[in-house]
Amino acid sequence: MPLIVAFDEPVEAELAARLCGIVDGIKVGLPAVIRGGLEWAREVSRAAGSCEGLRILDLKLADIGHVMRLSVEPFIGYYDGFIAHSFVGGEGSLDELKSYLDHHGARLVLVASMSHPGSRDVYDRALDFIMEVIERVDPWGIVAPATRPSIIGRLRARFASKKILSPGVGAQGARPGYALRAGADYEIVGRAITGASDPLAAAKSIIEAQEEVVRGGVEEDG
Ligand code: BMP
Repeated sequence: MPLIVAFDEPVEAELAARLCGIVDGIKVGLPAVIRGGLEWAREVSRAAGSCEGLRILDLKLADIGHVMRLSVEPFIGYYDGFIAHSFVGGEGSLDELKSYLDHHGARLVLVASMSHPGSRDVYDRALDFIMEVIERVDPWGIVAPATRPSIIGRLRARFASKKILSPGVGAQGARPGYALRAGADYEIVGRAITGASDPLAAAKSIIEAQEEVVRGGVEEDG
């Protein structure tokens, strides 16, 4: 099932290999890189490389193009996808990052809205503008909140072929499967898996819950 596990702390790199074949990918976050260091992030990438899963680096970039290129450069060849905020716009910023990643065969993922309630203050109000940026920059994927499936629905209606990655399942309260049902391609889960005493068992049980909702076994809305 389409599950991506978020590593926001420097967990044992081997966990990435043990999750191979169970989940569809891993996402390594900024706090994990700060604490674990560049070599740890590369080791995780090598461990995850033993299967076909996605390896996404989530530095939540939001800067001028030059600085974003400098930020991702040490990870090129180790990660397949890189997450940036969309509100910075295209010219001089995301356009440059997109060309750089294209040149290196890596994918860009843009945040369209976020899972925390405060995301309604700006991101959701600006969604039409955000969608224009996404249209222009043409990323491979979009981040949209599992906590607000209606936002996923709007993005899916506008971007039929882009991958939608949805965080907010588990620790933030969204239940597995509902973001997929609203149009997401992947659900992102961090603490509910990495903080579990048995992360593999936790991942498997989330996948079972996803399957049940997607099959239509659970009617009520998430
Ligand atoms: P958790 O399941 O532990 O709440 O982790 C969620 C993960 O998704 C974190 O890595 C976080 O940075 C990321 N994320 C999020 O929670 N909301 C967003 O809107 C965008 C994110 O990337």
